[in-house]
Amino acid sequence: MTKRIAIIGAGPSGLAQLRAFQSAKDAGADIPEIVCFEKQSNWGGLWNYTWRTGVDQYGEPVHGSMYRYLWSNGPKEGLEFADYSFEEHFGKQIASYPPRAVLFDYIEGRVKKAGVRDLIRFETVVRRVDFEDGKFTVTVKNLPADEEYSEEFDHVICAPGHFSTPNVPEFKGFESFKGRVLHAHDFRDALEFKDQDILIVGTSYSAEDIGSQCWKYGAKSITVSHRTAPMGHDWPDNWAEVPLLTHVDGNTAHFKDGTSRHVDAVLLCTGYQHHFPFMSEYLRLKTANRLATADLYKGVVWIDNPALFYLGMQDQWFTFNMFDAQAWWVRDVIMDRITLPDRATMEADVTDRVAREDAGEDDYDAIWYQGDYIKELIAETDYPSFDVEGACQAFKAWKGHKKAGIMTFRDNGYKSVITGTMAPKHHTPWKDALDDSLEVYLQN
Ligand code: FAD
Ligand code: NA7
Repeated sequence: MTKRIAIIGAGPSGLAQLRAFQSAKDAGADIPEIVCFEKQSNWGGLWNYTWRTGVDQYGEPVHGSMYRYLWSNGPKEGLEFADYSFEEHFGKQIASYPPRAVLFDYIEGRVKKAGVRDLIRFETVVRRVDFEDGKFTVTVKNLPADEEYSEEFDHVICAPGHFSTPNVPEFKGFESFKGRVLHAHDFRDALEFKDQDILIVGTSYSAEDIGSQCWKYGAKSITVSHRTAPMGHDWPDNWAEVPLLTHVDGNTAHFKDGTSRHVDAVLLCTGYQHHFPFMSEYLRLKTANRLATADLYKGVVWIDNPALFYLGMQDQWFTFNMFDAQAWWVRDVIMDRITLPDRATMEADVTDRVAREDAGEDDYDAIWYQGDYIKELIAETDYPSFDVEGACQAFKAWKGHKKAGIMTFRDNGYKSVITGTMAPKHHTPWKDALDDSLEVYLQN
């Protein structure tokens, strides 16, 4: 009997899985029956921008964490699909740091070509996943119809993303603060903070990028408060790095070193939680945001029940091409092309991955660690081989360009590891490019 497969989420990870099965079908294989459940009304995951914050029209938590004017925070040469280049999609090579709408278009182009949209049930949220007698029961709600139903599956591939449920610490005085306190998840438009003194808590991607956006769109000053260490870039004059916030008092923020300053708004760029309440406790991944996730053999197989897979659960240097590598590999396990080892071997694999990540000393080690992981997976499937080393080198160059100029790094271009073409320089420096539409970006 044909196996039935449930995919949770039609973001880049879930779409990679759909494309992986479709490519096997194209090559003449019999593929399982696939149903992908997506709670939003369109595909693309985080790249499907929504103006909404809080809850959606059905009362479901809004998934989107992306904001207006977001440009890729890393070079596109590090994420290009090996089976669908930027040149194939746009008919020409494009500059290296595309805005969100451009990347959305690219993600969508591949799956439109693959013809997999019919496999997705949109506006259908997964409410619960159980496992009994060798089968998963997936209970979902058709949101517009307000109807819940359950279906049985042989495998579940859980790809709901993990940058959606915010991690929200509290600081004393927030309850009486005289301005907005919001998490990065709810940030939508930097213009809201024009002419304001803003305080950012956190020092990772969201802090760096939201701070830079606010600077670009006219915030009066940006203060970034760190728990561990400052980011240490050569910031503009109206940007300061300070120790951790201790409390706020009216509009005054106080820091660990005893200093204080006036702030109009506080943006908590304090990361996200792996939060999957719809997975039964015994199937639920609990992990820190790191490269070697807990409890996943090869970073994808749920050790306690190897019929269940998780995609894209790692912290991410690589994204789209890593999800592809995972999806092709998971497909081949499901299609009996790859055999899983015993539990002890799978546990040893996780322990080894954790130890190797912990042995790394800096970001460069982390980039190559994740590059090696991709190489390992694609060597075992028919995912088109590509120059992973070249992609790592693009990330290395990107890090160097950030060091040289945090507000100018996006003005650089890199060579595609898929087509070998050099990206053109963008027509306008990032700091002056206020229109982030696809049409304007492509005017090279
Ligand atoms: P997501 O994109 O989060 O997609 C998950 C999908 O699952 C969503 O469509 C969601 O609606 C659906 N879903 C969730 N729960 C359910 C449920 N219960 N039932 C049904 N459907 C469900 N990466 C880059 O490469 N470059 C960048 O510049 C970049 N910028 C980023 C900026 C921000 C602000 C954030 C938050 C992330 C950024 N990322 C970036 C990383 C991003 O995680 C990946 O690019 C990518 O979107 C991850 O894909 P995913 O499919 O794993 O998860
Ligand atoms: P990250 O990368 O998980 O970073 C979270 C940041 O928040 C990090 O600097 C943490 O500091 C800081 N943090 C977390 N909790 C606290 C508390 N309680 N107090 C102070 N600071 C805290 O999340 P991002 O949102 O930046 O990035 C996630 C994705 O979004 C990424 O893939 C991007 O592409 C976009 P720490 O260093 O641990 O002290």
